[in-house]
Amino acid sequence: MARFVRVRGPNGVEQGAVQDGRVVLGDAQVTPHDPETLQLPDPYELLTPLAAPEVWCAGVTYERSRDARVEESTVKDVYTMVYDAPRPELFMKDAAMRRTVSPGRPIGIRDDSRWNVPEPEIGVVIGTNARIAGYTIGNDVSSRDIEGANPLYLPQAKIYAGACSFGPAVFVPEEAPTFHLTLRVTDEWGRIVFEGESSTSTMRRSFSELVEWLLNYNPVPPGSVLLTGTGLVPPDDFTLLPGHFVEIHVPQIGTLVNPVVRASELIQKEPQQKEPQP
Ligand code: DO4
Ligand code: MG
Repeated sequence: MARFVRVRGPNGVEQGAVQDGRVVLGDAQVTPHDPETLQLPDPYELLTPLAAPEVWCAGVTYERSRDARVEESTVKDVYTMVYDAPRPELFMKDAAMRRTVSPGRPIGIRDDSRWNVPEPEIGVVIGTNARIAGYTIGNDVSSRDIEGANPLYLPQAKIYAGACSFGPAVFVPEEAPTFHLTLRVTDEWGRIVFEGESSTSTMRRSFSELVEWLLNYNPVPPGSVLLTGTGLVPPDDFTLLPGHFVEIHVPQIGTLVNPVVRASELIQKEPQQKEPQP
C-alpha cells in the first residue's frame, strides 16, 4: 500500500511519496505540519495529487443521497428511478482543473444560492485500460436549492468556481478496500456546525461498475478522477457559509481540508478580448 502526493517546491512541481509520516521528494524529505492533512511548510505547497484532465461524478449511489434529492426536488421520481436503474447518473464536474482547488485552498459557494453543501466522496483515479489506479478523497460541493428547483439545473448546481477539491493523497491499495468517511464543518470561531460519517459499504454500486459505465463510448483520458457519490447529507437547515472550514477524513488516505469563500471571489478576470480586426 502506498500514498502519493503532488507538490510545488523549489524544483517546480514534483510527485512525492508519503513514507513514515514524511513526504519524500527525490532526495528531499519534508515533514508536513500534520500527518493527516499533509499540509507542508514553506517553500513547499501541497497540490491536488494529480492534475486531472477531467473530473466526473456519479450521483445517487447511496440511499441517503436518493432520499435527500427526493426531499429537496420538485421532480422527485427521477432520483428513485436512477437509484434503482442499472445505468447510473454520471456527470462532468470539471475539465482542465479550472474549477478544482488544491487541498488547503478555498472552495467556492455560489452567490446566487442559499443552500450549499459539501459532498464527501471517494474519488477513483482512472488508469490506462479502464484500470482503477488509486483512490482519493473528493468534495463535490453542490447547491441544493438550484438542483431542487429543477433537475435540468444540475450543471449550475454542480459546476462553478471552486466547486471541487480532491486530495490530499492518492492511495494505491493491494485489494479493493472499504472506506469510512468522516465530515466535519467548523465555523470561523472553530465551533463544530456539522459532523457526520458514512461508509462505502453502503454504496449501491461498486467502484468498478461506475468506471465501466463512465468509459462506455466515452474517451475519458487516463489520470481523470471519478467522484463516486455521497452517502452523507447534512440536515436541511444546514448550509455552508463563507468562513466555514470543511474537513473530510478517510483513514487510509488522510484529511482533505478547505476553507469556504464565495465563488465570485475565485473568478479571475480574463484579460479583455481584443476587438476582431476587419
Ligand atoms: O443529481 C444528484 C447528484 C447527487 C450527487 O452528487 C451525489 O449523490 O453525490
Ligand atoms: Mg455528489
